[in-house]
Parts: sequence; structure tokens; C-alpha cells
Amino acid sequence: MKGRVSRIESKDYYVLCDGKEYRCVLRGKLKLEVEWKKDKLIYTDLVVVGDYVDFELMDDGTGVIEKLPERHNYLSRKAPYIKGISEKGKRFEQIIAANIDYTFIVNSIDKPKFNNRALDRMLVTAESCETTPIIIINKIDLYKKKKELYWYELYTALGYKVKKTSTITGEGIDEIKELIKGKTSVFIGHSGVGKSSIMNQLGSRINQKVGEISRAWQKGKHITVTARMFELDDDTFVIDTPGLREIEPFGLTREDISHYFKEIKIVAKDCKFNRCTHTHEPDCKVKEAVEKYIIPPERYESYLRLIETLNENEFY
Ligand SMILES: Nc1nc2c(ncn2[C@@H]2O[C@H](COP(=O)(O)OP(=O)(O)OP(=O)(O)O)[C@@H](O)[C@H]2O)c(=O)[nH]1
Ligand SMILES: [Mg+2]
Ligand SMILES: [Zn+2]
Repeated sequence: MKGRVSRIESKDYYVLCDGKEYRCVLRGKLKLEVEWKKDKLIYTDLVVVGDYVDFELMDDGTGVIEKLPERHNYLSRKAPYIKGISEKGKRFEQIIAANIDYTFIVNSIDKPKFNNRALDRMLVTAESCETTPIIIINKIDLYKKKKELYWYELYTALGYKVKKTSTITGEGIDEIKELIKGKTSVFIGHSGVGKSSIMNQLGSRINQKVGEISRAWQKGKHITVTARMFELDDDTFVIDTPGLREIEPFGLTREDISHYFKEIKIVAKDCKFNRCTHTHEPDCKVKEAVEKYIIPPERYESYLRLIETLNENEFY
């Protein structure tokens, strides 16, 4: 039978097939095939949420996954340091979910405060994994000013799709429902920004646990702990994920990073040096454009931070 992995609990893989969820395990030999990799983080990436799998149904109603799935694409990040697993100076890749069309990057206008640096890292992550990012600015009910929201204008002007939402007033939710039709969408963002709250409004059968009113984000308490996929109709899937403290792109070089900052890429071709990093070089058109506010200084700061983290733990 064919299905799609909706959640993973230790060694159990739950697979959606014809509206039913089957509890499956991996065929033993699948694990042997990759045992030489030894690393636990890679091991957990054998089968991930969003994978299409073949499974054999047993008499007791559970299933066995027969072979490793092929992926159209997947959203991944640099795995965090874990003592005893990460080798010195080396960071592994950790897959968040597979076969993704849209990566919804959820931010809140307040509680927790809007974090543009984190948003920029998530944008690079989403685009480098060949998924289309869509920015959500949630908790818009907390924004009382008359003038248009600065961040909404900034990211819209950069060419990104940006949606303002509130799960309290319902603003923007219908637009999200429209966008997700016929697609697989994953929702990422820091803890407490409202990913699960939005998810609960997308389908009547979705009932994800939500943080206590205005407390969860203050304590840095993570309400959602594992990724979970829901089927809204035959070809519409949404995936809720735990609020990760850090989402950094995996496996990118400096050149790659400037490539994903569109506004930097455009002016960078006129820099004096071909391999200009736009940090210390003379005649750098990027730095000039920042001074003239053609490139938003906040974006340039994000770019510099990303380049810095690359220097700290690069293994290319
Ligand atoms: N004011 C306001 N509060 C909201 C809105 N959406 C969610 N919240 C509140 O924000 C808190 C966190 O919401 P969650 O949906 O649990 O956040 P999450 O992003 O899923 O958090 P994790 O699962 O920890 O990653 C809850 O108390 C929600 O009630 C909104 O649009 N406006
Ligand atoms: Mg959640
Ligand atoms: Zn330059």
C-alpha cells in the first residue's frame, strides 16, 4: 500500500492512506543498509514527515515500510550541537519535512517580538531547499498603529508574499486557506508565534495543543514537540512543527548566501572584486547601496551575521 508519513513517535511511523492512519515500523534491513553512517541524526532522517512510502499491511492492522522513500525535495536545517553526537566543528543536517511546496514562515508582531534576523535565516533556508517561502505576520490584532506595518512593507517590497493574520479576529485566515489548496505546506517559526493556532483554523479536524494565553512564549516553553502532518483533502497537506530555537540553512557557501539576498545579488555584480564578500573590500557597491538605503540596513545586518556563522563552523 502507498501512503504518506504524518508523524513519527520513536520507532513508530504513522502513515496516512485513504483517510486512515496506520502505525508502521521500518523493515529491519533498511536500517542495516545505512548502518555505516552510524550517526544518530542521520539515522532519524531515514524516513521523515511528508515522505511517500510503500508499506505492507500485517494481520494485526499495523504496517511495515519496505523501502527508503525518494524525495522531490526536503526542508532541512543545520542540526544543533548535541554533545556526543556532533563531531568537533561539524554540524549535521537535520530534515524537518519532505516533499514541500510552501514554507510558511510564521512571525508574530509582538509576544514574542518580531525577529527579522531569524526571519531572514528562515527565508534563506526555505529558498535554498527549493521550497517557496510565504511570510506570515501573526497576532496583527496587537498592532494598534494607523500607519502600515514597517516589516510588511519591507518584505513586500523585496518581492516576498507576506500575509498578516490574527487567529483572534480571523484576519487573513481565508487567504491562507486559499493559498494552501492543492499544496503541501510546512509551518515553521519560533515557539509561541502561533503556528498551531493558525493550523487549528485551517481544518475542522485539526486540534493541535496551543500555548496558554500569553505565557508560553515568555517561558520559552515549546508546546508542539514533534512535526505532524494533516490531510485537508486528497492533495492538500499542512505540517505543524515545533518552534525551533534556531533555524540556520545547511550546507551553504558565502556565495550561496548572497545569492538568496535578492537585493544584494542585484547590485553585487558591479562590485570591484568578483568574489567580493561585501564586508571589507573597497569599491563595494553593496555597502554603497546600504548607505543610500537602497538595500535595507536590517537585511545587510542579517547577511553579515549569516556570513559570520559560516566562518565559525564551516566545514567546506
Ligand atoms: N493576540 C494573539 N495571540 C495569539 C494569536 N495566535 C496565537 N496566539 C496566542 O499565542 C500563544 C502561542 O500560540 P501557539 O499556537 O501555541 O504557538 P506555536 O507557534 O504553535 O508555539 P510552539 O508549539 O511552542 O512552537 C497562545 O497563547 C495563543 O493563544 C493571535 O493572532 N493574536
Ligand atoms: Mg505549536
Ligand atoms: Zn561588494
